[in-house]
Amino acid sequence: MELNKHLADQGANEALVELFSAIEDASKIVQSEVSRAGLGADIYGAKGSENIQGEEQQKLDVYADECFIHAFRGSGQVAGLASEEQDNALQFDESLKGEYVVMIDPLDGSSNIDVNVAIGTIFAIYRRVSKSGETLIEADFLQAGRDQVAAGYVNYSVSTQMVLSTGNGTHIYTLDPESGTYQLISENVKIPADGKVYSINEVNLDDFDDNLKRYAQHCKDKRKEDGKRMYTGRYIGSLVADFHRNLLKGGIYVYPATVDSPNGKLRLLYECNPMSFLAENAGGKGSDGVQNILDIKPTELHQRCPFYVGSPVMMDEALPSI
Ligand code: AHM
Ligand code: MG
Repeated sequence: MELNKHLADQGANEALVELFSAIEDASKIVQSEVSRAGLGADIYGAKGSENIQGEEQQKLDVYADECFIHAFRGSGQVAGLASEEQDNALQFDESLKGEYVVMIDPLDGSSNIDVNVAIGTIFAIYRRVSKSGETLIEADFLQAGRDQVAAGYVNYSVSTQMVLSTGNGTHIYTLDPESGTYQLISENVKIPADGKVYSINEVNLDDFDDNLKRYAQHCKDKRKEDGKRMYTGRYIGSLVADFHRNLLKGGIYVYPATVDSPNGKLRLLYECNPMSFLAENAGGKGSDGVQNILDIKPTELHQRCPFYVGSPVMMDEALPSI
């Protein structure tokens, strides 16, 4: 079943279905560009600029950002957008009547672009709180994750897949290169309760708090009844790819506060919130180590937070006090 038909079956209104058409269109352009990387096209490498967070922008980061902005602006359904690659929130004057605002990381896993490893687009969709036709306000963008209307990601990998939720389960669609349509392949995916995979950048081990050090050791020590190890370590360095594998196999992904990133590295609005929404809709959990990610009231557009997400049993073992 095609994505737009499935969305409508799930009760999405026409405006939301159209908004998703914009995501489909932009993701197909990005996918096509990603697939040509290395073919002599000048796609790899740094753009020579930095985003507001002081991170070097890659050419594909900027290309993907432009594609999605163009698609959302043209859809008429989106009044404004906040992007990892934009200093400030954008307002689309031509679609001020749009009912939605979008938060987006247009190309996540930038460090993996040049080495042909999976990368992704992550997005969160909210209904605006300001009145239709009026100028957007800060509160439109600083909504708690719990208020997401929909969230998802596109995983540009062996195949291109979109994973999304409109609050009614988490579903997976594969881009059929022949028809150019996303086809439903898994409805209502459930993350295994106790997973197999522990995903964390262990170079930061010395920076972990005592509880996380304990949990990291626990993952190494825990054995099944037959004496074999319970867990295995897998860390790609693209949140989309690490999350996607853990969603299917069961697992936990952690990016804690570190010396280099004292508030964690990942951004609440367009990385942690959408992933937590997808996890919850698949029976998993997301936390900053203190509270449910979806309950955090954001104070800044590019706010960072420590991030734990994954299978419920592993999350409970990692964070026994919450
Ligand atoms: P990005 O949005 O600049 O690509 O950064 C986010 C990425 C995540 O996809 C990934 O999980 C993490 O950064 C990897 O960071 P590190 O290399 O510090 O482990
Ligand atoms: Mg990112």
